[in-house]
Amino acid sequence: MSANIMTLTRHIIDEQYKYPEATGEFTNLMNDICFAAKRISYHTNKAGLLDVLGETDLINVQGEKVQKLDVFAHDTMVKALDHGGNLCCMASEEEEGIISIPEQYPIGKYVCLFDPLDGSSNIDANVSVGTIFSIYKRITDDDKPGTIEDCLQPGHQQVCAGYVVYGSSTMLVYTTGNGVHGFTLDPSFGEFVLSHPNIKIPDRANIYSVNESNFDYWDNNVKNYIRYVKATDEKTNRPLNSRYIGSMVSDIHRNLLYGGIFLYPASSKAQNGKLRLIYEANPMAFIVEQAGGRASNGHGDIMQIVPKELHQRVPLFIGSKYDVVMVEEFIRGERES
Ligand code: AHM
Ligand code: MG
Repeated sequence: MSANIMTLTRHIIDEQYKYPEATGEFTNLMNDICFAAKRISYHTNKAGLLDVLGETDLINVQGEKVQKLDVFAHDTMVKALDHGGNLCCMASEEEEGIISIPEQYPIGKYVCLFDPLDGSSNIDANVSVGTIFSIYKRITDDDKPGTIEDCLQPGHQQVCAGYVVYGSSTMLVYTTGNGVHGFTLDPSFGEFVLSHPNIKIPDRANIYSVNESNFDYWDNNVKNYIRYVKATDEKTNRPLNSRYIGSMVSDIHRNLLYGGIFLYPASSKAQNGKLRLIYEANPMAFIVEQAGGRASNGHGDIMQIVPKELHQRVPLFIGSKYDVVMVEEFIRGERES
């Protein structure tokens, strides 16, 4: 292999060498996530051929119909992560309670929280979907199984966050707090290869991404902000361009590269918005902030919120820093245009 090729595995090991006290547990955990991502990627690409499209009869804890590929992605993550001795427990958007490590396997010092297949309502239409993961160090006693307390840590305590986008190619983007790095899966030899080192989000948005059919249900301050980004003004680069896939991972991934703001505000239909704090908002917040952007619930930093329950939802404003700060000003009523 050419010495210039930086694989994800090598990148993670290089990171490990920076910490002499590291035991390799984190490296092993990332390798397990990487394996799960490849397996989900393979099945996502084969979805039309393998009879995994379409809905099952199950309803998930959010009251939505579970897609077959959701079940597959959830099971793949759980089975890839449950036996390595790196985790004390995990939690998934697709399961109501915490997921314990089976008794026959050793307990580790990390916790992994994940959304196995984000954007799953798009699967049948062949639109990009993604996996989101978030890793913390456990805070309860080392020698016992992990508890819900380990899962309900504020986002600023994450030691790693990442997402995989199953798009025109499969990409894994992650941060451990030392910048954001993107790897593209090379299908010819099945390795994630560094393609986007040290990703930085442009300070100012070119794009706004929001489900505007909810306009009537937002409060006035949010409506004013959306009116503002749509108004024409050459000096401030308006109107911003509108792009909304409805797959958060893909929407935020695009905005990270091109500069943009993604919004899922509270509404009179959904008091806390739609997105989940620990599975979706916190990991994306860690990544976007590491890339130089900002993530807010409209009033302050998403990662300062102490979660009260696993499936808690939160309004989300995330992306280019200048624009997230501005939407906070609109939400506080400090400006109307
Ligand atoms: P999911 O995890 O059940 O797929 O739901 C989350 C998805 C996000 O990817 C996306 O941004 C949002 O739901 C879209 O919601 P809406 O259809 O209300 O715009
Ligand atoms: Mg999701």
